[in-house]
Amino acid sequence: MSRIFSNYVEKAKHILDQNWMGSSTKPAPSLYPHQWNWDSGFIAIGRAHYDTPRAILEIETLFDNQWQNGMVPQIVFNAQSLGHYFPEPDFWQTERSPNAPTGKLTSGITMPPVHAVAVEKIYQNARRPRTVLPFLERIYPKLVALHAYLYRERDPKEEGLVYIRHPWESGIDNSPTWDTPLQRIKVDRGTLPPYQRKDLDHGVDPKMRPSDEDYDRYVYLVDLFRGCSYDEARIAESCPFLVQDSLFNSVLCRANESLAEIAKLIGEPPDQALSWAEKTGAAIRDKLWHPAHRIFDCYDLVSDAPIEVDTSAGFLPLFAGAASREQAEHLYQRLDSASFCALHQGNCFTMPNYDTQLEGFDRANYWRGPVWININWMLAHGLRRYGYAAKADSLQKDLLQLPIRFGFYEYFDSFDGTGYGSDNFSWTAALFIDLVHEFYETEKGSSRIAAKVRSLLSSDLILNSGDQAPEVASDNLAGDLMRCIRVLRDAFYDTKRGLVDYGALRESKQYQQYRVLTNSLREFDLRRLVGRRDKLAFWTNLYNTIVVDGIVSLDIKKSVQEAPEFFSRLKYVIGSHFFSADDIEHGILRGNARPWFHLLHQFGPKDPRKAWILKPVDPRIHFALVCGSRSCAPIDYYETATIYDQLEAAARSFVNSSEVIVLPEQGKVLISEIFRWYGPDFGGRLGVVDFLYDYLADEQTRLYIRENAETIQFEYIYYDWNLNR
Ligand code: 2M8
Repeated sequence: MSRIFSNYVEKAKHILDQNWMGSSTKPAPSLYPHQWNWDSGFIAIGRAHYDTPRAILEIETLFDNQWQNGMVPQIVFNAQSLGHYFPEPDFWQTERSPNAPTGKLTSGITMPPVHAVAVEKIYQNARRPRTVLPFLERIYPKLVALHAYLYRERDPKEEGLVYIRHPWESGIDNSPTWDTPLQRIKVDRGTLPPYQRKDLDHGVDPKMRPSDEDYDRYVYLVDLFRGCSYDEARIAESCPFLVQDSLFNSVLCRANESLAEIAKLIGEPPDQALSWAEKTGAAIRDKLWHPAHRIFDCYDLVSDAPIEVDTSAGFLPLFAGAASREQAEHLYQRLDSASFCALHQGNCFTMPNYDTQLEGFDRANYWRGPVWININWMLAHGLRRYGYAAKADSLQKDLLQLPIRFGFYEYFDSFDGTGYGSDNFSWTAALFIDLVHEFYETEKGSSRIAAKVRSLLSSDLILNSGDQAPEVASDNLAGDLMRCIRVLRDAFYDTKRGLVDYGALRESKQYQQYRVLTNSLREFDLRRLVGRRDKLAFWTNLYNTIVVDGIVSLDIKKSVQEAPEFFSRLKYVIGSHFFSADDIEHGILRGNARPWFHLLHQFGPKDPRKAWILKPVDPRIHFALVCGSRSCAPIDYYETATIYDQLEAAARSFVNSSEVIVLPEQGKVLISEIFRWYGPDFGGRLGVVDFLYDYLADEQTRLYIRENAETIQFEYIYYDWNLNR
């Protein structure tokens, strides 16, 4: 693990320790001095990686305060910390409800039910998962009661969509989505119970918090609830704010999946949870999709109309798997536009909470524009679920840099990353820990696999030794082969997501044709390749395809590291010479360089293959050569005519992805190990600096790089060898 990550994981743990109250964690040192509902879910997800008992206690403490009707309260008040937050138990007066748990101090609303997801993660990440089973048995009926409450009390028409009755229930308090429904609340100061906000006593800038008008309405609603003694039916009759929220329902839908998994683990039937998940998923898909805006909306049950406001909540059905494939593709386009900050184009941090192009977007005001870690964490999981793996990786790495650069803040400026709200914020710390673990776990996993099968491939494997020859002998084998590779690209490579459908490729006619063609390579005369661009395109495409061919031939499941020396043992015979992927890369394309893991040059002094080496080396090839892994270049086909433009685009996109994270505040640049392995191709350390300067999109970052060329420290980002499947 890169040193900087492990240092910051320690810092994050320290924050959680500082915010620990004995049986749960407060969200922030002073601004939020009690236990909050969904905060505890995210906190438990982080703690699950290193402190299972506290992760369990976090959830159990919250559920000890569950209401008789199943509702889990938004806040569990810490009796020792009263007096610094508003509203507290004296204002909520939950004792008016027969459902409120006796002797407990809670609020009278709920929050997005992320808990089942957290519980499943506690189990998955425990060192000895079996020891967690008794906890699962204890918590399962309580989780079921919570979900049952939501469907019973908050979905009167049994649509599969539950409503929230207060903006605080959404977790995104002053989101622009609530402006319209809240406007119908006409506040009469004379009848509104007197109250005093406390949030502004903690040194936060009022411009970054909800307005006084918002607070009046929050208070109006609480007053209405206590007036109804928290009776759901009475509230539903008179409440001016009843909204089917896309965020809340997405979290519920996703949590149902975890609930089903928990059920299976303890031998309970998962059917109820699965049918809830299915019903809510379908309802989100059908009712909340806005076909013109191409994003999910919330639905206002009072005016019986969608709320056409585009916020980050509109992407969260991805987290739940509720979006159709087509909807997901639209969401992806939207996410990749200026509205929500094109991923990695250096213009702003992904993903701000509100469309940056809309009036009312505010980069610093709470839920009206800044970047929040928990929302992005859910989005990254959603993107991965739909196969946008490269983007999910990049997004997660972006999330890692915000706390490192700007501190463990509550939320961040969407343009310059400045941290706002409370520092030492618990879920920022917890989800940072989770993100780091996610990256390094794959590292552990792949080396285990590698160790297990180290003997799998003990001798060379010639991939084009078959008997079949093409039906019609061609005098342009290179051209035919390139065309065939292009056909494979079109049919089986998802160049946008950087993925290959190896399964379908293996079974396809096109792949059989490719293999037959490669047999003819044995008679191919390499002198037929003329011109540098011709050669560059031929060798680059051939390299990329031998890797795919090797993965398919060896039936590699998870990582090319399953087959030790994959890149040197898999070979094509071309003319009468053998060429492995390493020969093509280090011998031909890198001008017979020394591979970073060898003492000698790829081709020895008398090697006849030296006749084909390409010089000078174009370092941009490193962003075009795929290696069947998630961290390497996304696979594509390179045309002779356009190869220079394609290489240029590949380099630009790599340098602006999260494979390069510039941390000016630390004097550090985190970069892909590619720059270490192939440093000489870039002209050494200063060459790398120049290269970054040439390709980085953000002007300020470029200047920083140039002005600090001599002193910047490079740290290398772990290279993810998992298959780009
Ligand atoms: C914020 O909400 C509370 C009310 O619940 C507040 O503003 O006082 C929100 O960011 C919410 O999502 C979060 O759970 C809570 C505690 O971090 O603070």
